Amino acid sequence: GFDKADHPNCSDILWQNLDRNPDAIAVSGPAGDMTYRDLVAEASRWGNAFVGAGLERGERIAFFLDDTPVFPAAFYGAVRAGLVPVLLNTQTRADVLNYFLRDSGARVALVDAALADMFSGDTIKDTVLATTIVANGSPAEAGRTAADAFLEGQSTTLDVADTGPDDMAFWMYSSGSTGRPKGIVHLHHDVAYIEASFARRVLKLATDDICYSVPKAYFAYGFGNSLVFPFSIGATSLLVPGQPRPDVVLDAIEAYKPTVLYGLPTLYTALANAPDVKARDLSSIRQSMSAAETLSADIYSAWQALVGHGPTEGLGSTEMLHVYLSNTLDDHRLGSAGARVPGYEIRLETADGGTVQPGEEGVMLVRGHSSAPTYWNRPDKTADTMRGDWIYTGDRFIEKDGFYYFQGRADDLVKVSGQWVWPLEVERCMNEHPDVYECAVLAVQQEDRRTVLRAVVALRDGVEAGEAETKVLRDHVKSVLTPYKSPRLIEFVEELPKTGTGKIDRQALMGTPTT
Ligand code: 3SK
Repeated sequence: GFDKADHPNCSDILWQNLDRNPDAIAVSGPAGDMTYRDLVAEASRWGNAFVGAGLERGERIAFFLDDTPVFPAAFYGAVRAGLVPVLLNTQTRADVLNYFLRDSGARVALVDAALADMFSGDTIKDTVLATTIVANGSPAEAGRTAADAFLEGQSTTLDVADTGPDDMAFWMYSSGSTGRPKGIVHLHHDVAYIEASFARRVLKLATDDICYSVPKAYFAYGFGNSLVFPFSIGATSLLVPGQPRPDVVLDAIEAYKPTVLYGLPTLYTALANAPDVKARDLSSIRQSMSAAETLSADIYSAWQALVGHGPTEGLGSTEMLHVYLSNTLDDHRLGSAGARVPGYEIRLETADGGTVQPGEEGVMLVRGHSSAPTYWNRPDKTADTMRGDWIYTGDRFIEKDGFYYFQGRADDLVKVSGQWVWPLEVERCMNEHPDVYECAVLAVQQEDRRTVLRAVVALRDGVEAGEAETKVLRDHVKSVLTPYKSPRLIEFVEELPKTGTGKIDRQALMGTPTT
C-alpha cells in the first residue's frame, strides 16, 4: 500500500540513488553522461545557491528550461530545499509569460541562455522578478547571473528541508485552451504516487532502461517520463534539447539507444512518415508510449511494422500529474485510452451527476493520491474541477470490458443542420483515409450564425490538394458516417500547427478561419 507519510520530500526519488547505485548513469544526451553521484552533487549546489540567494520556504522559482541536465539538478535541489519550481512551457508567448511571473510571484527565474532575451521589457513589467539566472550558455546582458557564478563555491551536499507530504512542491500551468491558464499546484507525495501507480504497474521499467521522452520535462507527461520514473529505479534519462523534428529524434535514437520512447500521436505520425525511417536503426526500443490524444489505427500499425510493437496508449492530465488510464504492452485495445491504472478510481457521470448505466457514455472523474488539491488563487476554477478528492476531467468516455473509449469533451457537441455532431468523430474518420497525413475538424460559426464543420487537412506526399481531393474526402465521410457529418469547409495546409506539448493547436486553427 501507499503511505504518503513516507514521502515528505519528493527529492528522495533522486537522493535514494546515492546509496543504491551512485555510479549508474542518471542522465545522458548531447550534454554528456552524468552519474547519480554527480547529479545529486549538482542538485545540492543548486539547492544551496537558491537558499543562499535569500529564497524562503515555499517561494516560487520560474523555470524556463529545455531538456538538459540543468533541469533535474535545479529542480531537485530546489524542492529539497523546500522551494517551489514553476515549470513553464518554453514556447510561451511574452504576454502569457508576464502573466505567469505575476501570478506566481517568482523573484528568481532560471532560464536557458537561448531563451534569456525574453526576460526583459514588457515580459517582466509589473512583476517582482529580481534575478534571472542563465544556464547552458552565457548571459548576454548585464544584470543577469550566469549559472556558473551562481553555483560557485556551493557545497555538494544538501540537507533536506523540513517539508511534509502535503506541502506544495512544484507547479505547472494548464495550457489554457480557454481563458487564463491556471497554476496547478502539486504536493511532495504526488511524485512518489505516479511512480507507485503508472510506472511500477504499467511501464515496469528495468534498471538498464534508457528512457527518452520527446515531450519535454516542463509538460507533466514529460516530467514523469524524464525526471521521475528513471530516477525511481536508477535507470537512465535521455535528455535532448531543441525542437523535436523527426530527424532530430531519429538521430537521438541511433546515437543514444533508448529502450523506452515516449511521444504523442503527432510524433509517431511524423516518425512513421519520415522519408528515411526504414533505413534508421530503431532496434534499441522495446516499449513506446503514447498519450494525450487518440492514436489512429494506421499509425499504430506503421509503428508496429517499424519496431515490432505499437505505441502503448494512455491518458493523463496535469491535474493528476500523470497517466491514469492506460493500455499495456501485452493488452492493447486499439482506439481505447486504456483501462484504469491501478491506484486510480474512475467514475463516469451523467449530465445531472448520476452514475451511468453499463455501456453508457458519461463524463469522467478520477481519484488518486497524485491529484492537485487546488489551482493557485482561482477558487472558482478549483470548485469546478476539484470536487472533494475527485478531479472532474470534462472528457466524455464509454467503458467496455474495463477499457475506456474517448467520445470528446463534455462541451464539444455541436449542432449542424439541426443535428448533433462530434467534430472528433469526423476527424477520426478523415484521418483513416489513406490520402490524409493528419487533420483537425472544428466547428465554426458562419456570418449567418449557422454552425458548419471545417476540416484543416495536411495530405500525404504526392496527393494533390484541390477540388477533386475535397470531393474524395467529403464522399469518404458521407459513406463511412452520414452525409450531414461531411465538413462543409475543407482547407489544405502543408502542416498543422502544434502546441508546445506537441498536440494539434486547435486554438491557433480557430484563430485563422477561412470561408
Ligand atoms: O495529456 C495526457 O495524456 C497527459 C499525460 C500525462 C501527464 C499529463 C498529461 C496532460
